[in-house]
Amino acid sequence: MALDKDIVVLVGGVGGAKLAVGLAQIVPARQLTFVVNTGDDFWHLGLRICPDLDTIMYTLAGLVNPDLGWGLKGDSVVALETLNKFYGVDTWFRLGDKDLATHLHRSRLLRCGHSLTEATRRMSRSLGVDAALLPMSDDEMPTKIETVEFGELGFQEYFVKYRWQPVLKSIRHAGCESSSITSQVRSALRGADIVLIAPSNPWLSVAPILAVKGMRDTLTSLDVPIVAVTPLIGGAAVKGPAAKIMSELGQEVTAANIAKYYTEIINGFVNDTRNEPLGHSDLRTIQLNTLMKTEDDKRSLAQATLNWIESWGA
Ligand code: FO1
Repeated sequence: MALDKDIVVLVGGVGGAKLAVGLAQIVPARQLTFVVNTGDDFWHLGLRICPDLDTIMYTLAGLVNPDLGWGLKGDSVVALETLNKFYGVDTWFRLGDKDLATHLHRSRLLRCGHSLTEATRRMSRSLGVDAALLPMSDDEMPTKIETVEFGELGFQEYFVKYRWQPVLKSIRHAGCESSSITSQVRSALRGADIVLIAPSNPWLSVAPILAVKGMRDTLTSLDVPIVAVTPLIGGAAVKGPAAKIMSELGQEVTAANIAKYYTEIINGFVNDTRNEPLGHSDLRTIQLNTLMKTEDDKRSLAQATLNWIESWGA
């Protein structure tokens, strides 16, 4: 069943992109909007890098590197290695040769005065992505990670350079006080029949979206199903630091705590069959297989989630 509903998905990087692909297979593109985390974005080598936007864009365009889940398939790093050889430039952030085209083009559009929303619209359309990709904001809102070992780190330093091994003390969304929700995000949310929170890292990928000024108010003013999908399966993260961060923040690593984290926003929660049930909760919940290894898994989870939400009205 393909629903005739407008669906907005709040999404971060690699984990969220899997559900995005599943949804894109069963929902017409004109009814699908992705509001994407840009807290991971940074200026690097003079270029604006937007990893989560690119991960979703490349994934939906069928261009993503399937082994990494980010970057372009069949890419090389000759330019980066040459920068290092000739000029001693650091290579910890692996920018591929083909991927550089995206960063060059985006940086040029931004320098010409286009907003990130407009740059993303043009670029995703060029790559044949018909669903709407919207950055969470046009304002720069870099995520900063306070660590025990190194003090405050930029997101990509923490995530890539130090491979999320430093012990996390706190997270800050720099610039959130002066940020604003874009008219495109606001009207997508106000027109949505369903809002989904992808199984992205709640603290690193979804929290920046919720920290944009006006985002929480817009979400809590909606009278539609708002459903989060658990990023934890069997008490562990599929990939990445979600479970590690929960422990470091002094929380028990359970799906119930993820649901609690979203409590002011969501009215439904997709838990995994391998997790403990949430127990006493006012939330509507369902337990599904949320592990998305194959294309079938992605489509099945998207379909089962939408079928379940559709049944609320019955
Ligand atoms: N992730 C890595 O683990 N190592 C990298 O060198 C790296 C480079 C990179 C370049 C462009 C891009 O769009 C993404 C890249 N990523 C890399 C992924 C990215 O750092 C993270 O997956 C996200 O920011 C977290 O969602």
